[in-house]
Amino acid sequence: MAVLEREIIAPVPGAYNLENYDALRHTFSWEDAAKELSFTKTGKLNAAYETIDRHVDEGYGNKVALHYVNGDERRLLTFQAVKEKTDHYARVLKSHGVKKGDRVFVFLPKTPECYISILAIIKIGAIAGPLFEAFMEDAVKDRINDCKGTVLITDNEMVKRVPQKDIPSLHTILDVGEIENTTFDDKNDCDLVEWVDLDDGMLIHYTSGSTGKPKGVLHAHRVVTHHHASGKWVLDVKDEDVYWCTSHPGWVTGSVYGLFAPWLNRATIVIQGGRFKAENWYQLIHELQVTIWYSAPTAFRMLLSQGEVIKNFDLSSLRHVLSVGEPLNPEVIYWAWKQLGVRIHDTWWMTETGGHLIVNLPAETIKPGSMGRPFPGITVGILDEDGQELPRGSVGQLAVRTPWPGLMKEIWGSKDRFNAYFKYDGWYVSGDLAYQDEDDYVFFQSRDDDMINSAGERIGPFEVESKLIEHPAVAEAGVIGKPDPIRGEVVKAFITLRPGFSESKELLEEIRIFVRNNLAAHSAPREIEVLDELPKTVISGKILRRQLKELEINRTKSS
Ligand code: 6R9
Repeated sequence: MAVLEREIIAPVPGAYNLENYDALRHTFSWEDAAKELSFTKTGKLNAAYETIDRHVDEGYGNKVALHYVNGDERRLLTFQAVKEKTDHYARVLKSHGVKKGDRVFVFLPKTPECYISILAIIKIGAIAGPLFEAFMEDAVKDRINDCKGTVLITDNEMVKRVPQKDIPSLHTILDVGEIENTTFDDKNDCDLVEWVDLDDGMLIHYTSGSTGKPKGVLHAHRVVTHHHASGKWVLDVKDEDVYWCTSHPGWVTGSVYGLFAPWLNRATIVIQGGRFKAENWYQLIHELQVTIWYSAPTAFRMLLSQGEVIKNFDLSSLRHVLSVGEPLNPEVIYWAWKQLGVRIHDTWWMTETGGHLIVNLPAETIKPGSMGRPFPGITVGILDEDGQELPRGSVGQLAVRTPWPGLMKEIWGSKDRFNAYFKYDGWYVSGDLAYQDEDDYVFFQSRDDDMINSAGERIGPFEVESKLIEHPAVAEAGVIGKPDPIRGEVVKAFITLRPGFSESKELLEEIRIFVRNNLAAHSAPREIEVLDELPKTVISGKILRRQLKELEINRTKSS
């Protein structure tokens, strides 16, 4: 691996906005970053205006804003067309009495109409609540009830999963087909945009906490500065790029880095409908000549486990690939380097943080296994139990100095849950454990509660999982600490096998020895169990270690 490691740290000359980011690290300020948006010049702020209308006003109306691909269907909309459609949706919402501050939800598949609905809501000063398309009745109900949503935009299929009678605040359900067909005699566009203050609510995303019901993370219009700056420097969007983020806007990555960040930077985006299929994804990259691709480790691992399929496609248009959401195994970075000739740039952030905080900037050195370094203007700390900063190399609570423009405004309806993030003065505490090395690179270890302690040795499940999937038989792996009377915990791995491999005692022992020999004896799983699939979060596909742990603990109890 030594040669490969040296190769992948070398950025491709001429491929990025900047060749040398050192200067940016020294000169960046959030104040300057905001100056690239129009509100700092005009004094008029609205995130939807900044995202779309501004480009039309600056003469880019004819630029392609989006390509939509779903099976055989193809559509293309310019910035002018997106603006007009957004205005139309905004007019319909206004005609139904939607006002500034109202919570309006969007429950649609990944279509242009989903993106346009979100923008229309924000344009008139209301707060947009994008819902993930796979939600069932309870998930829909709990979220809309929590912040007393009044209007929902959906379609005639998904509306079947909206239990309207259990959502008393919801007075209007709008079908996208009906919105499209609505006509107005008198179009008075002048007062469609609601100019707002930096701290006025814009977007609400629900995310799971470690306990209790999902939290409604509210972001204010000020967040666009963070979206724009990270889109420019991390996504590295340039005018000629075709940018594809594979997430649905119901997950924060799909809204911030699927919609706002690229469009604030005037990118042509790809919106792809339909289920995951390796061939279709590769075909899409080839057909639309995608240059920037943002996805998640789960998706990359799925592609990796499909093996040779990748060889049937010309993916040479890709110049920049990024990952988010869960630990990015070095194995995946090596795979991409071999198969695509590009590095995968990991990025770390959370729903609550509004945008990227730890990143691998385009032309900087990557250390496989690390999430990268703090974004310019962001200061990271690794804290002990008392909120004191730990020395480099020590594992502790990953925290970030407050404030920054993307930091959430509130957790809807719960001061306590909000305050829990700020238990140490001047810090936002993420709930992740990590360490930072001498070169500022941050290495994710686990969520605060996933760390394994076996015979006094701290073992990060991610490290073990990464090693496991380097074995040719292993497709995916979730590793937990199984309670053990002598060692406290022992390492237990749940894995899925790649096609062509079947479970046998010999194979599992071989995998165990592979980890033992390649990582460390104490990290080698004492037990390996093969599952058909691993439990994952519905929206972002993160492996649910906690659920694996519950499964294991319940078994021990009942045996
Ligand atoms: C954007 C997003 C946040 C949690 C976060 C952490 C995990 C995100 C990661 C990562 C390792 C990365 N996470 N990025 N872990 N490496 N690059 O994922 O938001 O759904 O709110 O989740 O996801 O545990 O605390 P969200």
